[in-house]
Amino acid sequence: KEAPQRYLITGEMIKEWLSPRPSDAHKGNFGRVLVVAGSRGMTGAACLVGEAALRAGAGLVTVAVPESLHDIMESKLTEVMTVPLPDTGKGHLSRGARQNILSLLDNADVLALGPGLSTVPEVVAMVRELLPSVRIPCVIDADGLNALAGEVEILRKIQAPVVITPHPGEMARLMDVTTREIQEDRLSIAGKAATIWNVVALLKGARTVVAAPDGAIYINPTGNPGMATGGSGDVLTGVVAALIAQGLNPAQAASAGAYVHGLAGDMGARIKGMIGLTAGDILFNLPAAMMNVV
Ligand code: NPW
Ligand code: AMP
Ligand code: MG
Repeated sequence: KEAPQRYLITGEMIKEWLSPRPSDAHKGNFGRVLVVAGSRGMTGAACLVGEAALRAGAGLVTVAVPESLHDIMESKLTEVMTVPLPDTGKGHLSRGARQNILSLLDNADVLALGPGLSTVPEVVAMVRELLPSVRIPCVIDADGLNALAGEVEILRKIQAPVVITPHPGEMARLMDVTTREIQEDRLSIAGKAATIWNVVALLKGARTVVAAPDGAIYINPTGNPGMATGGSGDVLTGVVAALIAQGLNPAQAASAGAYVHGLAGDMGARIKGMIGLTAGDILFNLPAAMMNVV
C-alpha cells in the first residue's frame, strides 16, 4: 500500500487556489454563507463566525440564531445579516428549526454549523435530523460535532462535501477515545476520520492537520499558543466556509483556512503578544493575512 501524500501548507500553494478579484466582480461571485450558531450565553461565537466569513471574502453572510437572541445579534452585527429561528424559549434552537434551516439553504452556497449552539437535547436532535437532508457543502464545528458523538455515522449520510473542524477534545468525543489518544497520533487519527467518514477532517491544535478522504494530508505551519483562547476556533469556522463559498474545494478551503487563520494569529501576536491575544485580534488581522496569500 502506498504511503499517503503529505504536504506542508504554504502561501504559494494558496496563491494558486485563490485568484485575485476580477475588476468587474460583484458580491454574487464570492458566495453566500449561512451560519447556524449561537445560543444564550454564546452569541459571541455566532458573531465571530459571521464576521470572519466576511473578512475572509465571502460575498454575503447570514447568521441564523434562536429567535430570543435575534435582536441582540441585530445590534452586534452590521455587515452580516441575521435571521431568527424557532427557539425553545430558553435561547436554544428547537427541533423545529430544522425545516427553517432547510429553506434558508436554498439561498446559500455553504453552511457553517455548530459554534455556540450548546448541547441541550433539542439541539442535538435537530442537528442529527438536519444533516442527512443538507445538499450544499457544510463546515461542522463545536456543538455541531458534539451533537454527533455516539451517532457519528450520520456524517456518511450527508449528500454534499463536508469539512469537520474538531479540536482534540471534540475529536475525542467523536471517536469515543481520550484527548491524549488523539494527540499521540494526530496524523493517522485525522487520516482515519477523513477516510472512514468521507469528510475533510481538520484536527486543530499546534500544527493543525487537514486530511482529505482521498488520503492526502496537509500540515499547517502557522499559528501560535496565543491562539489558545476562547472563540479562536469560531473564527476558523467562518474562514473555511468563506473559502468554500469562493470556490475552493473543501480540502483546499480547510488547508488555506488553517494557514490564513494561523497567520492572522501570528500577526496579532506581534502586536498584542501571546498572552493578551484574543479571538477578536485574530479577526482584526484576517484582512492582512488574506493579503499575504492573494
Ligand atoms: P482535556 O481537558 O484536555 O481532555 P470543550 P469549548 C480539549 C463555544 N464558545 N489540545 C481539552 O480537553 C464553542 O463554539 C463560545 C488538547 C479541553 O478541556 C462551543 O460551542 C464562545 N486538548 C462551546 O463554547 C467562546 C484540547 O477540549 C476541552 C485542545 C464549548 O467549546 C468560547 C474544551 O473543549 C467557545 O468557542 C487542544 N488544542 N483544545 C463565545 N464567545 O460565545 C481543546 N481541548 O469542552 O468542547 O469547550 O471548546 O470551549
Ligand atoms: P477552538 O478550541 O475551537 O477555539 O480552536 C482553537 C484554535 O486555535 C484552533 O484553530 C487551533 O489550531 C488554534 N490553536 C490553539 N492552540 C494552539 C497552539 N498552541 N498553536 C497553534 N494554534 C493553536
Ligand atoms: Mg471551538
